[in-house]
Amino acid sequence: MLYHLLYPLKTVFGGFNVFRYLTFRSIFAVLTALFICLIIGPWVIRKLKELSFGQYIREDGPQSHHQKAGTPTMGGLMILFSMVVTTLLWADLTNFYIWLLIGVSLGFGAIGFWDDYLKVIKKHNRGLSGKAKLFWQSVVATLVALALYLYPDFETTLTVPFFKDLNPNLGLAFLPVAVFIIVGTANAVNLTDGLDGLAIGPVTIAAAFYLIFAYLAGNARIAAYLQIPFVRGVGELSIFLAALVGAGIGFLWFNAYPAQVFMGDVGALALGGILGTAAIAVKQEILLMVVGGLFVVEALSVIMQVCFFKVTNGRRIFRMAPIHHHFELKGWPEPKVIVRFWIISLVLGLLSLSALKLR
Ligand code: 57M
Repeated sequence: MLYHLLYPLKTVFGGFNVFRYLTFRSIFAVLTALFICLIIGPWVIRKLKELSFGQYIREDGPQSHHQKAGTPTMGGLMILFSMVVTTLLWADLTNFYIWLLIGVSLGFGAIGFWDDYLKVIKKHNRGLSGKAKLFWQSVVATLVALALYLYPDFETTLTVPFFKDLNPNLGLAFLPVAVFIIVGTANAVNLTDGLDGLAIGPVTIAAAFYLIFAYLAGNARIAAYLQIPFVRGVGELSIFLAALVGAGIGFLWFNAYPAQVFMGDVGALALGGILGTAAIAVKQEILLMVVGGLFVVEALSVIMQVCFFKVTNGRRIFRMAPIHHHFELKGWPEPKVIVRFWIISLVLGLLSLSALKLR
């Protein structure tokens, strides 16, 4: 909104010309979302407590988690609110990708809210059935994939890291590939959200790197120099992702160990859906396996554990999956697991940046 209100006034006051720069608006989007989250956080936590939206802890989890019972969940609402309000303030609202990301945030957020709400009402950590969750996520992801497929300026080519001349056009196969990436990332982030700050840290780091990818891919000159796909208009996503970074840091203020609030599925599913969609929009889908490598490892640890358990009639690879519980049960204090996983995420993000030059 500010972009539309103030940029045209640059003829009156030259300083407003600054509103045309993505860098300026991204910096203020981070600060705005952070500020909103810090301001509304205490009120949201109080309200969630009053509504007794407290987390129910599964009996079979690590013993150390039972002291967390009653911690308010659904804190993801403050992330989504701060992020969407900030985007509406700072982004160019005529941009297709901005509305696409707002749509996926609200779509996946609604599914997560439904699940969290049922858990609180049913007073047990079950919520929506796995099938129903997967079905509705696939519906939202399919709508997002179709929107991208039908958008004239968007190419359905796949970017292969390190191979600049390998850009296969997926055609209709783009749809299932995009749905898989979006739903897979949403659930991988969801699985990762099992320790204080363990999901929001790496999500914020990944969003920061995709903010850079969006800026680069949306700039024809830089994209040509780096020999990465140019995606007209996708640079505006750096505003949305900047808002996500700000909201993520703001949420971490309250979710840091010992957490005053959990994000809930409303946050985890929305954030994962956003990362998956952003990776596809900026045409760095495969690189998401690196930037979001922590989420991949968390999801793989569950798949490996369940498969091994079934094949060996009850034996386990890890003490408990996802892998963050394995280290907890090995005796690592929770904060140590969390910060080490953040460090790994940061290293993976930096490696993904280097992939842009190694082509
Ligand atoms: C998402 N949710 C946390 C919180 C958060 C197939 C199986 C691997 C599924 C998996 C599962 O249930 N995943 C659900 C993870 C839960 O967090 C809530 O859920 C939201 C995210 N969706 O926002 O509202 C618990 O995580 C802890 N937590 C924190 N701090 C945070 O900031 O401490 C969350 C956020 C919270 C709190 O204790 O209650 C979760 O872990 O459920 N299941 C598991 O992850 C379980 N693993 C398991 O069963 N492993 C088995 C097999 C199936 C692989 C095995 O290893 O043999 C573990 N999780 C729980 N208990 N709760 C272990 C058992």
